[in-house]
Amino acid sequence: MKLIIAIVNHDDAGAVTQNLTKNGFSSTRLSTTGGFLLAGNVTLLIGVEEEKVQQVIDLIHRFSHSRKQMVPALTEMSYGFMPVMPVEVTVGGATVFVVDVERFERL
Ligand code: 2BA
Repeated sequence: MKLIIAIVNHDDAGAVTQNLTKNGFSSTRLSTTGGFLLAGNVTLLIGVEEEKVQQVIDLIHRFSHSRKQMVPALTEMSYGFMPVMPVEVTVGGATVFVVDVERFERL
């Protein structure tokens, strides 16, 4: 068994989880915050048999969209930080980790 950890945009999380459920996959949704933008995102935990991992990744991919976001930038001057032109970053579709599960029990 594998555990898929998928970080998705908050706006895509509903469509991703609905379509996982529709296709018979259980998921747990955690509210998380990205370390760089400090914006809310959603982390999904999905336990799945190894042969179904690609199917889950394909579903996540289909319903996760990449977005461009402007980030306020600061530059350090001798007297402190000064705002400069905001920079554009591309966020997502989804960031996915697949890890081995040593043991899985439903008690
Ligand atoms: P954030 O950390 O808020 O990052 C949002 C976006 O900002 C990233 O999109 C990337 O385009 C950019 N970014 C992140 N760190 C950067 C840096 N040091 N310099 C320049 N730009 C940077 P994504 O790569 O699509 O990541 C979306 C979210 O997925 C991240 O939100 C974070 O919550 C998670 N994530 C991404 N890579 C990760 C990793 N290696 N480990 C854990 N979480 C990760």
